[in-house]
Amino acid sequence: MSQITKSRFNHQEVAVPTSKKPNLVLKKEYVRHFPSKLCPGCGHGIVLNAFVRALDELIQAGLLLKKDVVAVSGIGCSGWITSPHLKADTFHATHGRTLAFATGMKVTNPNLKIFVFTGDGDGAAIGLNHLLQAARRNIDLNVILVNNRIYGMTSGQMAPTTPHEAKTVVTPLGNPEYPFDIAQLVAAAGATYVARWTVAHPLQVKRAIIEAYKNKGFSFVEVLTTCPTYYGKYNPPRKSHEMIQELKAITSRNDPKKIKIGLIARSSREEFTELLKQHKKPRVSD
Ligand SMILES: Cc1ncc(C[n+]2csc(CCOP(=O)(O)OP(=O)(O)O)c2C)c(N)n1
Ligand code: SF4
Ligand SMILES: [Mg+2]
Repeated sequence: MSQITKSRFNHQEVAVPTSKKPNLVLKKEYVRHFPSKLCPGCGHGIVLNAFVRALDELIQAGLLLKKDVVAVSGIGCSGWITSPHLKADTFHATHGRTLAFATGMKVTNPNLKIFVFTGDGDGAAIGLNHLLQAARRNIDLNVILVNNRIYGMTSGQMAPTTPHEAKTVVTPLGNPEYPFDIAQLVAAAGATYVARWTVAHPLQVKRAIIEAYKNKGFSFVEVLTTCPTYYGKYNPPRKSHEMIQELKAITSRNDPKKIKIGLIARSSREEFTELLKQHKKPRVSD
């Protein structure tokens, strides 16, 4: 079975085969480190699965070479999604600096196909400035922000994405603050492809990653996910499958009272490394 999509290179319709490979085959081809460091039931594993399937479909369609893939991730459990798991070139950046390192890599070698994995703490707190500046530049990076609404790795502190009244280790009476809508923020900063899904929608996450890759410019996919160990410890439901059901219940494509999922923004303008190439050329009058 295949779906018809547009190539990012020549804008012609090409067929992208939908992967029917069993998990074990994909694991052998793309996943290097098992058993995983992630807690049992952590939603980050679903994101890894969707990403690997997106990579495989792009590679099978001839739109991507594995040797060109670089996965950059930050500090946080979200950083483990690709480092150490992905069997490709990976770079584990310092906390909050994923976009700074990825920007440097892309400017130095625009042929690299860079996928950035950042957490809500890594990307929306300490690294927010880098994220917004990269979106403003419309640099051709594919960012997957994995939003479990908490700092997982450091035992469950509140993040700028923690819902109002949610309990965390530092807000035992409930969070007095209101969260960012990080996808809307990145869209407002100038990203040319922005989508939001959840780990209750793994096929849509995979498709969004493929769309993000095909967009020549800054692409951002927010994935709402689960941290049963810390978010679940303080906020019922506590079991991972119940948390996934909850993500389905609190999100909607068209109900304005729920968190919006689906395409958030799509536009078109000159990509940053292309702009840089033009700026290097001497002008006729020089
Ligand atoms: C400069 C710096 N400040 C703080 C930390 C501690 N730290 C490590 S991970 C983390 C938060 C991670 O949260 P998030 O990005 O949401 O990832 P998650 O673990 O939830 O997937 C923090 C504050 C650090 N490693 N470096
Ligand atoms: S602490 Fe939370 S985010 Fe980190 S691996 Fe465990 S369940 Fe996942
Ligand atoms: Mg987090």
